[in-house]
Amino acid sequence: METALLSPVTAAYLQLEDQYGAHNYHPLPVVLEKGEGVFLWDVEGKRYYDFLSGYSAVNQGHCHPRIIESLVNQAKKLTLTSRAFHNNLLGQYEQFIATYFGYDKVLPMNTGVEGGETAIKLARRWAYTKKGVEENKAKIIFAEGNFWGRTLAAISSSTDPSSYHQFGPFMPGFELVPYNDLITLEKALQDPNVAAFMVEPIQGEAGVVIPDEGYLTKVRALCTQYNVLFIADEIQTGLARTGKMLACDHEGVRPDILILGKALSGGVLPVSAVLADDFIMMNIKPGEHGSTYGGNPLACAVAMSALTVIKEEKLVENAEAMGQLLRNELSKLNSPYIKTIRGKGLLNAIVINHPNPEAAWDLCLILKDKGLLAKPTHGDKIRFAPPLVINQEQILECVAIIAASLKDLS
Ligand code: IF1
Repeated sequence: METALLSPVTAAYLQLEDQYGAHNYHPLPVVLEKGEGVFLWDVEGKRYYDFLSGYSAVNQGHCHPRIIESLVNQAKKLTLTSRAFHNNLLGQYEQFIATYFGYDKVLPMNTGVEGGETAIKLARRWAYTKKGVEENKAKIIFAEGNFWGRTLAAISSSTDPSSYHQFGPFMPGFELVPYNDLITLEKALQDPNVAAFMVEPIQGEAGVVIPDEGYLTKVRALCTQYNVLFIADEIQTGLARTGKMLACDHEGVRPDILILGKALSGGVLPVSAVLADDFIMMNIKPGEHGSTYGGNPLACAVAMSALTVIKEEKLVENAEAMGQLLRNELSKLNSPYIKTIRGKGLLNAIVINHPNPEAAWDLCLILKDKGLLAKPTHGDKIRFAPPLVINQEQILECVAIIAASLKDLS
């Protein structure tokens, strides 16, 4: 452990996790205890700008007062009934979210990966009952570099060895095509057993990889042409993050199945949702899918608040404007250590250009010392994704922190 330069207080927290927790993460050495809006505070009282936003779960800002008020009020009244009984918020929430996104129906789940699993089950069921695929023959196509979680199905579609290595055997019926490659996709879709193409409109974990303009439009057209469902994983890109309500809105395309998670609760509790029209949704009958917590009244109350905050606080518009400002100001730095700046709205990444392969990690440590928290990914990339409530003055202060940190990188 890198505890040498840490304060005894912070070191003690790290030691506890090291001893009693599984070692399935490698976090920055900072221990957080409080959050408000774009800020986080550690156990020593030091304040930071949050440039990760809980991997885009905290789009509305930490501990948003309105979302927390819904949480607390509902928590005092009723938290869970299971789906064995009705609850008074489920129907209201289902109507709210279905109307909000323009789909016939929603299937409520909890984590993002369960949303992905649900979408795939819906697609397979549709293929058997509607498309006429022979049972157990349905295929789902994914893009290389995809990330949709840690379950056995999710890692079965992964091209990242750190996700799948030594966790096999894997789920059959999954196929890969390169991301942003329409020719290979079209060939794959011609197979009559293909049920769906599941894709992130911008690949998050792969390092904020943006496809060519027109890709999503053509994906939509090809899926329609070959009678294949278009599943959009908007768990990370959705809910105003990229400067539109959904990243698919940048090209005005409507997926057949839309998966949401993360910011659907504003980072308060795991809430995910799968939206689709009746011709897909109505193929699943009672007892064929569900979860203990899915659709619980606490989640319903929180999700309605979280979605309301996005509209009322104009987070779509702010993400677009602040994203432009951030990328412009970063490019003005002309740093030799920044190879690339890319992103949409406030889902951004820089690629580090440095002979030391640890430079991105080192830069994140310097950023932390100067009061900004960001996390490297795939060695040389750093995601810059603050909460969408950030303002112009704060963006400029953050760019100044980044500039000073780049100067200290040697
Ligand atoms: C971890 C990254 C982000 C996702 C997309 C589904 C899910 C995710 C597009 C599953 C989850 C996470 C999970 C987190 C790290 C993280 C991540 F670093 F891998 F790249 F966000 F950028 N679809 N993303 O990004 O949602 O089941 O986790 O609720 O440590 O696994 P979940």
